[in-house]
Amino acid sequence: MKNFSRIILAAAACAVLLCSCGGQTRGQFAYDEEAPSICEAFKDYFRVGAAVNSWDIEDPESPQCKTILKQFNTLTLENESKPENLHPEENKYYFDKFDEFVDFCEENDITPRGHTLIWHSQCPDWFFRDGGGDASAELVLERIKDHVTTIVSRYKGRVKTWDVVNEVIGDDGQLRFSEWSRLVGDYDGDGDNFDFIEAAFKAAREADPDARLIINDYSLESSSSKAIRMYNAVKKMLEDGTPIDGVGFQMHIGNGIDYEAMKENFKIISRLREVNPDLIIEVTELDVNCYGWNEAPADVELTKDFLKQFSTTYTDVYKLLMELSDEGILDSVVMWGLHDGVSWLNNGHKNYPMLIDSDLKLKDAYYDVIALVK
Ligand code: 9MR
Repeated sequence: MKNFSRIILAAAACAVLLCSCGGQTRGQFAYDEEAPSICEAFKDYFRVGAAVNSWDIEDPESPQCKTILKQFNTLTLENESKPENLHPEENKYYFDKFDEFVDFCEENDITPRGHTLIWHSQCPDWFFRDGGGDASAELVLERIKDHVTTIVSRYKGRVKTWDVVNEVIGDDGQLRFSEWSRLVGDYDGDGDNFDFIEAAFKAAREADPDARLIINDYSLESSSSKAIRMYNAVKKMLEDGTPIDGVGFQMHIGNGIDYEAMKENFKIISRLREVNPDLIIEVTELDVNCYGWNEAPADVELTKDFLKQFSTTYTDVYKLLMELSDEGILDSVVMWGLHDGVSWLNNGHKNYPMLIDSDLKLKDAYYDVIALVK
């Protein structure tokens, strides 16, 4: 009798699990065929995408892949198209993963983004060395040209947008101090040290004249001083003939934002249209860190108030992005991860930064965001 009730209990538990997962389980995940699609909802405003990894798109029948196919019409590879993976040694490129990613996007009518050609992080040291010492400015510039040309020309006409340089603006000074800026410096003697950036953009333009070329950075929406530094740098480079098509706002934000300040910071960058009338803004890495940027003493509690705030943060952001789309300056929004469970923000504490939870269930905030579209 005891065993019989155990069996009944186990069967009941399975039934509850299946029901709560919409009846379509695979592993721990749920995929809900009936759920609305965020990229469909925003199709008259902008593309909506996510950063994913190659294993998410390997099996078209997996709940992860089905979710991607249903929810997103643009994708970025979270890590596998960065220099340390594509070009770890001077004469060795590894394109397999990126090739598969671009094929997958094409087969499914998804716009692939290229992230990222030049960055101070996840970049192998060989770029900066010659024998036992530093590489000369000439050598680094030559390597930038080879690297950018080889990668961009391989995907000519297929990868429509490149984050050509990532995080090159400093948090205090004009430019971030990096091996790129240290070694190349003011090579052309025009008074600025944007030369490594200019070299990357020029090589990318030459390799694929139709690709959109983006300068990507964080905190542009929250720090007006950083937005102004970005504005000044891009203005100068555009005036010097550097082919910059757009500015990427990463948007790693906290739970709760100053709407007016955010709007003002987008306006600062929009003014670059006075120099390049076609300049575009893309949101490239949106997520909401539930802990802010200071060390958190304890796990966050997902109280009603907290979740309400979370929803307001996302809806405020999407509201503003819809306005920017109406002004014709923004057409792509990418969120940095597929779901809570795989976010880079699970660092020390469990984090809940995405619109999709770690069981692939769409959150209330997700539905609130979609409801913005009348
Ligand atoms: O999400 C990425 C994480 O898996 C990597 O460990 C990390 C390494 O620096 O890079 C993360 O992605 C970053 C992106 O490429 C650029 N902007 C900041 C993102 C979060 O760190």
